[in-house]
Amino acid sequence: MTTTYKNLIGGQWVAARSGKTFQNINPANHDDIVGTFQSSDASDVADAVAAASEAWKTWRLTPAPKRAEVLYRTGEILLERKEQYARDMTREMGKVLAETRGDVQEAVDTAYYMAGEGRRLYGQTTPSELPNKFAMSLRMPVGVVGMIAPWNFPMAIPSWKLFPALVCGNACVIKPAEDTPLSTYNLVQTLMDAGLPPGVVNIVTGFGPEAGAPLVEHPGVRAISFTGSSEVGRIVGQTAAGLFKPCSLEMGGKNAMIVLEDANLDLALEGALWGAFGTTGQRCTATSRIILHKKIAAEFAEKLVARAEALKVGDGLDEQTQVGPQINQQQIETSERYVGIATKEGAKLLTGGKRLREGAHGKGWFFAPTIFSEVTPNMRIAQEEVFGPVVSLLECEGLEDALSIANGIQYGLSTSLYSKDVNRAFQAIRDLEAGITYINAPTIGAEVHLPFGGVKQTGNGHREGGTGALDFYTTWKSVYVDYSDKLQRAQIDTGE
Ligand code: UN1
Repeated sequence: MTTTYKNLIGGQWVAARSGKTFQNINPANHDDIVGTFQSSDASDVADAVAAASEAWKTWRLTPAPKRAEVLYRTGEILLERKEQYARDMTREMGKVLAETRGDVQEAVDTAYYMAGEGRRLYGQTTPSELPNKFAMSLRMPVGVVGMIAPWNFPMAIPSWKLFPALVCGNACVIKPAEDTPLSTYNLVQTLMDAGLPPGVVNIVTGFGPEAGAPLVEHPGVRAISFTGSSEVGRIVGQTAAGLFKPCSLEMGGKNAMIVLEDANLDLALEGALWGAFGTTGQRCTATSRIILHKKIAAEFAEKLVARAEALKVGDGLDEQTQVGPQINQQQIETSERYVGIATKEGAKLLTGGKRLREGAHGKGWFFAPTIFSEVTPNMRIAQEEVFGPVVSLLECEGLEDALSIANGIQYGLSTSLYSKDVNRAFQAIRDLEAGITYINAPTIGAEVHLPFGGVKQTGNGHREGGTGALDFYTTWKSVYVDYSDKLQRAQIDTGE
């Protein structure tokens, strides 16, 4: 018997109108069914949007500091439930417990940070060009926001979307990824236990074409926040553009770590291992290209291979495991496909490159940590996102060469430089075309109070986290109060 989860609409648990469901399976062990979820369509989305629109009428009038109190309590309750929620998340997503605890913690951090905004949400006052006239700009909620979340950060990323939206006074309809819906249930259940009124957040589960597309298209949804693949993001963005809807897209990366000849090699190796194989490489910030100064390239490669081969791949629920499974068949097939592509292109496979099928591994989507050397900048393995435990080693002549290789891709999310030279570090900070640059740290591990997002084809210019999120979940209202008691006409030039 598995638990059946229904959609959350207007505070009620409701089955999909079609009666269709789907199962959420543990990627480490396919015998373990995490739950049965509703396979929703446009009619369920319409019900959820109607409920959100109704709830918004009251929520938008609730003072922001009161809205924020719900977030503070949410953070506190999440902390109490962290272990259970982390275990649920490892079961549905696969990443190791140390990381799923971190994912819940990231939601706690977001709750506290965004709750603080309840007593800020600063607007601006501005001098008017006319006498006895007062001018100001206020942050107003957008309305009902549609959210489409990915599976790799099943609680953190929904929290990046929901919490700022809520403190800003919006109502939400969220569609979690079909591989990891339970963590969104845990998050939203916590919001409700913390006092969120019914209907302010609604959950509709299901697949992209049936449930995601109608959410983007629904006229009652005023803005869309999407995190996922570039392929789907393009469709979401194009649809939203045709409807003139604000749309935040957070998509792929092909994140470079540059290691110069003066770097602390041991530190860079540790960073590379974590950046490339943490979360089984399934982060949009994952380190997927390592650009090595030619003087240290051979030594680095040899040591990285030894460390990668020592990683323990297995069920994330086992505290000894360092690398969990991939999320599903499609992802592991993508890793396999890119191993084939890279080999054909002439890259040299140093380790991994295959599924692990022996013993307990046979029950899940396990892929061996994979390293390619002799990768050149224009190879597909150096250009395209794999979203798996596959990393490419490239060589450079020096910083200028490294920067041009790092920037020579369509993406621009995260980057990193290892060097002890502060001058070269600041040059890299200035010249790396990316939304995030780390010095002497790998490309992963962004903190929630700083803007998160990328340039070029990683996104469409919006940011999650930090103040970037407030800019997306509010719209400016400019207000003019004329206390002169007479008609003052702006932009009238009498030629006097
Ligand atoms: C993602 O990779 O999709 O910066 C999000 C990080 C995490 C979030 C990653 N805090 O690596």
